[in-house]
Amino acid sequence: MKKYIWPALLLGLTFCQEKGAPIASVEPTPAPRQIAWQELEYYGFLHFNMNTFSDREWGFGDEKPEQFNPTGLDARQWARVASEAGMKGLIITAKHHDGFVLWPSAYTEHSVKNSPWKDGKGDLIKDLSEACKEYGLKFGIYYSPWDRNHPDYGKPEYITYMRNQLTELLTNYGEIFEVWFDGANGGDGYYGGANETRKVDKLTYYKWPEVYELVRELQPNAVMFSDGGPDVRWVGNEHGEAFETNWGNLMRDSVYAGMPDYPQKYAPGQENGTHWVPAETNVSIRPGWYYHTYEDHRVRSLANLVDIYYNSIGRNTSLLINFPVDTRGLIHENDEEAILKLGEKIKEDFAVNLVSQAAVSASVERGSDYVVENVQDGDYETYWSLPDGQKSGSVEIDFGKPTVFNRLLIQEYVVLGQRIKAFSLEKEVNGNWEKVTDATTVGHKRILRFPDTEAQKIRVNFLDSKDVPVIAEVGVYHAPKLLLPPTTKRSTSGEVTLTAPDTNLELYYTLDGSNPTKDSQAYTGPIPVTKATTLLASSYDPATDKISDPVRLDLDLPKGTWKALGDEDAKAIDENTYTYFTSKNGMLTIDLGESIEIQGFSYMPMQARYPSGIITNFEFQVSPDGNFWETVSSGEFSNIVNSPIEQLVRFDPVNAKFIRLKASKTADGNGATFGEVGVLTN
Ligand code: FUL
Repeated sequence: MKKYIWPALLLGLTFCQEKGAPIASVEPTPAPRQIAWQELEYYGFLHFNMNTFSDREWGFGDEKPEQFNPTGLDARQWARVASEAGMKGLIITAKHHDGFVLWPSAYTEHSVKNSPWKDGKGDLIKDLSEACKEYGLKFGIYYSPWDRNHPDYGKPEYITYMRNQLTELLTNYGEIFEVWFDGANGGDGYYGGANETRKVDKLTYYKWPEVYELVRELQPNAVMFSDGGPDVRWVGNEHGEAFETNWGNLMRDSVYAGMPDYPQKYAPGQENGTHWVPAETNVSIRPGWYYHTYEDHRVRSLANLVDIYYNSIGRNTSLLINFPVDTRGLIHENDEEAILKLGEKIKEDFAVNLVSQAAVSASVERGSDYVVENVQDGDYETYWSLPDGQKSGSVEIDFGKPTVFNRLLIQEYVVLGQRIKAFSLEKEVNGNWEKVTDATTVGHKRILRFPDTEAQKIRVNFLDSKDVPVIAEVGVYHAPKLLLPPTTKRSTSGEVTLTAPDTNLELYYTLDGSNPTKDSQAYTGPIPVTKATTLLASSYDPATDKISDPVRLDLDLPKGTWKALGDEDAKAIDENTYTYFTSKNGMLTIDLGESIEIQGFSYMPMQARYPSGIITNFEFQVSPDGNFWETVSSGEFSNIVNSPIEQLVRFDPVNAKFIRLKASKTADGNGATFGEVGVLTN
């Protein structure tokens, strides 16, 4: 929206400068395919392949096609979930490290064509490409260069195989928006029965320049992802967090997929990087990339997903969230619920841009093509800029009345190169400017979160830039609070600490089993709990007078005075479910310090990513002196492998000074592990 177009045109007849001279690019700049890709911002990953059925993260390559047997596969369900969640595309593991392929490739027997799925007549790449079309999603391919099944892996012949397969994938399934090359390689594998370790030189073996040429020829609009690009780079971790300072520029020629010092050295990009290779954040919605029933209770919380959104899209990267499709061939209902909630929350956070109706003014404008109103018109193609040579300047926003806000969004017009090195947000208080927050890089999109702030006038200062700043959009929002229950942590001495899920929230709790209200006990610091107690706690937003659902903790005796045999054993009574004790003799013995009447015990299995030694059958004993033992309960923890949650076992009251939990059987036959053990006194 250019309000001054007519006066500018008239003036332009006499003063040519009035329009503002075109802005010279700051190199490197994005290619058109990268510009189209960055607009997508948010898309989904699908890990579904042989590992889904072998219950692994990395298959060895010796699996049989018969194992691939989904019972209710529906690629349209995947596309529906992604589109309802606000995603713009889907990328699927066409071939993972184990070598099994999801389409009937002419170059291997290790594929769906020899599986029971659709009697060997299925082509999942085709099904998904069609589902994506139906739901208006872009379609992308993950292809693992490392292949633990192929007999020729490590030899030149394999490179021909890889090129043949890529040709099939990039020719037969319509437009592909992204080709995802994975840098992982663990060496060992089946390799057609050789069962050996094969090391390749990741830099030279795959003949990357030729692979890139092939992809360009077959899909000129597709971007290629790998650690170092060539078009899109890895963010450097798998937990969904980009560096705060994040450049689209990269010293690309120094980087190759799978290089060891990539995550620290190259993942943030480089201010003086030679090529445009922006980052993509890839993260799974569960701990694993592939589906495991035992992770059904470990789907990321809304609070965590919201953090991931702000720490990826809000830090100048795109976001690729993975669904580990289950053995039915569906996105699990828990994952669907979680991703839809994220979609709703993000919509809610950015519902109203307070800048769009505000009066904006700038320290200076380059000319009528670059007026400051361009930052509030919602059009990425129009931008505000400064006269040549000026690397700092500010945009003032007057809301017309005191207004509360807690988000700042800025977009640089990176088509002309990324420039901003430092910026800040200030508010006017009694005629003075006070800092609200500040940060470094902007790039395609930068979003800052901060506590609720009220002001009528604010100012965004672009403090330092590689050349004149070129700002496409500025947004200010008042995101509603994330009204989730507080998170909790208990110390070994029994104190419970509550943490609010968002700023500006109050916390209330009860100890009598009733639901908290704003008239309940206000949380001001750790709550001492020394006996069996039910604690319920909620978050309360005074701005909206709304209270969250409560979190409920059924607490029992503190463990601080208990003694386990050694440091390792003590990990089972440290109130931390992520540490665990592995027992050589299958038992854990605890000295409670004094004789106590107990009515049961609790067992939390280990919660690490790859659990082992989970107790499935137990015996529980008590003793007055540590010598004479009596068994008070024995039995089975049903379904504990698939659902490794806390187990509670009750029995008739008995006095004990010592307790002992013995594994009579573990799920995998390995030494019994203990995440956390407690007693029940009530
Ligand atoms: C990694 C792989 O090893 C994982 O299995 C997964 O595919 C992830 C997206 O990339 O490098």
